[in-house]
Amino acid sequence: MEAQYVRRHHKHDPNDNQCTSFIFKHIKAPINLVWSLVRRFDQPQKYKPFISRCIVQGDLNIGSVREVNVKSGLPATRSTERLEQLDDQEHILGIRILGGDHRLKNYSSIITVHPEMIDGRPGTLVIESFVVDVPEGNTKDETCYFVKALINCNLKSLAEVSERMGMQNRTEPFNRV
Ligand code: A8S
Repeated sequence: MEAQYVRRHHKHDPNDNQCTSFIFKHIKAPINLVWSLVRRFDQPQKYKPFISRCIVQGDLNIGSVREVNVKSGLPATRSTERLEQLDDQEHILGIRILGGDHRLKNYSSIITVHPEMIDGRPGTLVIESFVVDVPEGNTKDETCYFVKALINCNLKSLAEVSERMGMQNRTEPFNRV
């Protein structure tokens, strides 16, 4: 099943000087909840732990551009990113990095979410894949390792935020009494 999702939605076409990979994350929260966080191209800071601020000019459409500010302590301060794909039926978000003061050139990523049962409850499988240039002076392995570490942090945080929101939803009716 997972291999099928990757084959269908996560097609990248890396050249010789690029690296590509994908990461899975199982989240104990329903797909609608997880997707409601993932789809907010204008509010990545809702779950991405390294982002302090995000501004999108105008309406949210395919082609919209966001200016993202990164928290201090990282090897970058800002990034300019374009929305390439937003599919609320198939749950696909695709972005592309246009610029910034970081080393990720020609970076594109695709994130998809899929329903699954976890411990008899509705859960979500998240898959994120990327392709990026290997910077001058680095190896493919180093580049992959760096990007995967950042994505792992993002997905871990996505799980925490979603699971917390899911728990609140579950207990809400009792709290109201
Ligand atoms: C994402 C994925 C990544 C973001 C990276 C890999 C980034 O925001 C950080 C550090 C960098 O050096 C590059 O979907 C950049 O957010 C945290 C500023 C782009």
